[in-house]
Amino acid sequence: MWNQLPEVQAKVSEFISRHSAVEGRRVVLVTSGGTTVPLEANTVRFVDNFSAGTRGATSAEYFLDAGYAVIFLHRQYSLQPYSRHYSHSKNCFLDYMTTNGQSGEAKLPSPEQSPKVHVDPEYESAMIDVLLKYRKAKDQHLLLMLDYTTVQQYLLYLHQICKIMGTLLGRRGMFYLAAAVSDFFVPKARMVEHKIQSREGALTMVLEQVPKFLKPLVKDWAPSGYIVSFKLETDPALLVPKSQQSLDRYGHQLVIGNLLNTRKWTVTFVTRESHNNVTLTPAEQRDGVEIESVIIPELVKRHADWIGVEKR
Ligand code: PAZ
Repeated sequence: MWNQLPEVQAKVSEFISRHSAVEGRRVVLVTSGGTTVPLEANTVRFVDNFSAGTRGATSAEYFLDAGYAVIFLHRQYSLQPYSRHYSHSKNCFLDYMTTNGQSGEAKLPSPEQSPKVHVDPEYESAMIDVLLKYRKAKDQHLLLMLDYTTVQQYLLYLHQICKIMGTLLGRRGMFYLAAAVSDFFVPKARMVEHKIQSREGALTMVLEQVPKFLKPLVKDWAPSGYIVSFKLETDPALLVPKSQQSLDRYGHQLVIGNLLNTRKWTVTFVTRESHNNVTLTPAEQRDGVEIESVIIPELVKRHADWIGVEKR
């Protein structure tokens, strides 16, 4: 973890320097996926946090569409922008291919026929859209991918990235914290070295509280940044009060509240002044509209206002 830090710092510094030099370019840090909490130093077992990475990966694409440069700090092997359209789904990526250029290949060619690989025409037009966007992001160096696994690694990288962004970008930096970060962990000093053995029966462990990182982020690491945190709840009655509590405690700009079972089609924007729901209509849900296509343009507007306040 520590030995990868210089490489992460170098990549982030290079990325931020490049984009801070472009007039008007805004940069967003998107965090995505769930952190793990290792129970052993040689980790066989760990506690995981719920998140497939859909929110983060989808949001990153809409930020890129809006002209942002994106640092995508994600859990290793969770969903990623662009490839998410073809991974983790019920299809294997090979289901998008044919050897004869026609959909629904009926006859398997023999290797002697030297078959070629083609994209199945059924998927071609959707794939071209995704491919062009992916290539643009790559060619123009607009997307920096960094991965983490443990909560310790996540916090270490988050700290470094925020400090660099805070220093070089000021108000042009946005922080979109969608990762599901563990609230509890096992400190190194109390972690056993080897695999915990089951012969002693039931396992009792005390987990310590993970330090609250939003406070230093808002106060010290990136005090001029536009900071959006997510709040996941399962009890609807807690969503708004807990989001407001978070704003009161940490003093950032916005909390986006969501419930586990409805998070794909409804979220709540909570500020110190107000809270309002953003919900996809049943028709939009049927048509496969992604709620991030509504969330991100709204954030882009709010971020522009935030930058505008400094200029006035
Ligand atoms: O990655 P996903 O789409 O499956 O889930 C997204 C989410 C629910 C983890 C995210 O929207 C979120 O609420 N993140 C913050 C979780 C928390 O309260 O720590």
